[in-house]
Amino acid sequence: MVDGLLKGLGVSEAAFTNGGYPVHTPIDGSQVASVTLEDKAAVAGKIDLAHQAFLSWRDVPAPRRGELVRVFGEVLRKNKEQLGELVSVETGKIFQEGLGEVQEMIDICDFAVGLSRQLYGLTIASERPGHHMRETWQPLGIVGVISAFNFPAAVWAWNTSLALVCGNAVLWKPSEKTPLTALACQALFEQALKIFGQAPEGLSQLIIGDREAGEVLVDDPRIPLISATGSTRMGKEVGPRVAARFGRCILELGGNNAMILAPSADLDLAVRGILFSAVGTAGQRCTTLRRLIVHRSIKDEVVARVKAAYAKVRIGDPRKDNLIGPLIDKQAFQSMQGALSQARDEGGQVFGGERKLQDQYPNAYYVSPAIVEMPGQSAVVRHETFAPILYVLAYDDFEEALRLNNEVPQGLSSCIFTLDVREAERFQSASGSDCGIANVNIGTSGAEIGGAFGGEKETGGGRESGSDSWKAYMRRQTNTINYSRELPLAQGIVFD
Ligand code: UN1
Repeated sequence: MVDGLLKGLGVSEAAFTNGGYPVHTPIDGSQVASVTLEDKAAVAGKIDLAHQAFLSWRDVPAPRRGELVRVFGEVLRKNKEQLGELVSVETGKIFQEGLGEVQEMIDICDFAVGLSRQLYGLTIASERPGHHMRETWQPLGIVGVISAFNFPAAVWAWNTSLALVCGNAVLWKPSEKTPLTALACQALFEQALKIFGQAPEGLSQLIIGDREAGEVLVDDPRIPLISATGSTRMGKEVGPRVAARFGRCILELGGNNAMILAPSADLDLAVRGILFSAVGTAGQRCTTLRRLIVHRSIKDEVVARVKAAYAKVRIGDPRKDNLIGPLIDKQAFQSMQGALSQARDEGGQVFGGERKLQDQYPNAYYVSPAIVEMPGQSAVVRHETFAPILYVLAYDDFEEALRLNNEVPQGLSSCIFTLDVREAERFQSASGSDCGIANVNIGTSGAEIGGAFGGEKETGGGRESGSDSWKAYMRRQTNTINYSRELPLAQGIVFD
């Protein structure tokens, strides 16, 4: 299922056959390849090489570094269809979303190329005569990227394109569930390196490994920045370990994203927004809509419309004309079923959420998306289950809706559908949504790369991708320059 794709993308056959670690596709659960997991010594060797690469890359002018990223974007454009299909086969997301993921990579490359001529610092007024101050941004070192299965390519690209223009080297440990997409990304990056010429060896390397390999990255003081995407549980381990050696983290962890649906809302728009956000990627985006906080006066109508839309959604092979592919694996299915049964225990009324296509695919886990009407924001609702479950909560007044939006441990994405400007503005105000993303009349998922991406509380506080996220990938330096013939001290101190 993947051999032709991988070869077409430039991956050598040896890299995906003969290894000891099997790779399965969630489409039918069959084994499609095998890879070799790298041990600790191999990872340590890659860190050495990356460090050497950094020492020369940091002195390459930033616009020239941008040229490498520009070429990589071109290579991605040429390979969009094939890489998109591979993403679809390996993660189970539908082909359209696989293409979207590659487009997201292309977009961030374009963004980073522009950025390579705009790593702007500041000039600062000095309090001393004959002095001036400035703030400059310098390359940081090796950036360790740990990524999750659900965005097996784009999240790496967000980090790598920025890290490279900022003058850093990159070491990438993808999820063990998606090593093939990673091999393909690496092969495409190597094509770009050949066209670019003259980049140091080991500038951006891939580590196919398990938890141990990740731990080597997390603990090595030569890696000043770890950018980790995954569960809150993973972040709770990684964050303190990196902090213990005074490294820094960009954490992009769990979300529990809500939509407030107000009585004035354009319901046609809202139902479409709910469908894409709650059901897209089979509920396996960190931005997936998980909670619908709907005004009691329109709740029954909305639930009926969403149920009708859910009933029509096509479930099946993600490469064909379907809207929902399989869950990533059996464990994901079990955790979904566990959450649904807990929801029932907590007073929820469950619609959907059954296993589908079991006869055709006994080893794959297709499900119908679930809508669960809950009496309140109970424990199961406050927990992120990485599956297509939409909890519905009713509200009576707007303050209560805002409170519900914020009263969960996570703080990634949120949105409101309303035509009332007061509600919309309040939602995005200091006392509104407490999330990193707060949208109006748009769902919670599917953010553009131009904005900073990430969230608060248990989401980890990191920001990746657009806006000034690049600053996290650089070392900030404050410079004071004396061009006078005196040596005045700051704060007026006399020291004679
Ligand atoms: C993720 O699920 O980890 O906003 C990233 C979105 C995508 C990125 C999701 N652009 O849904």
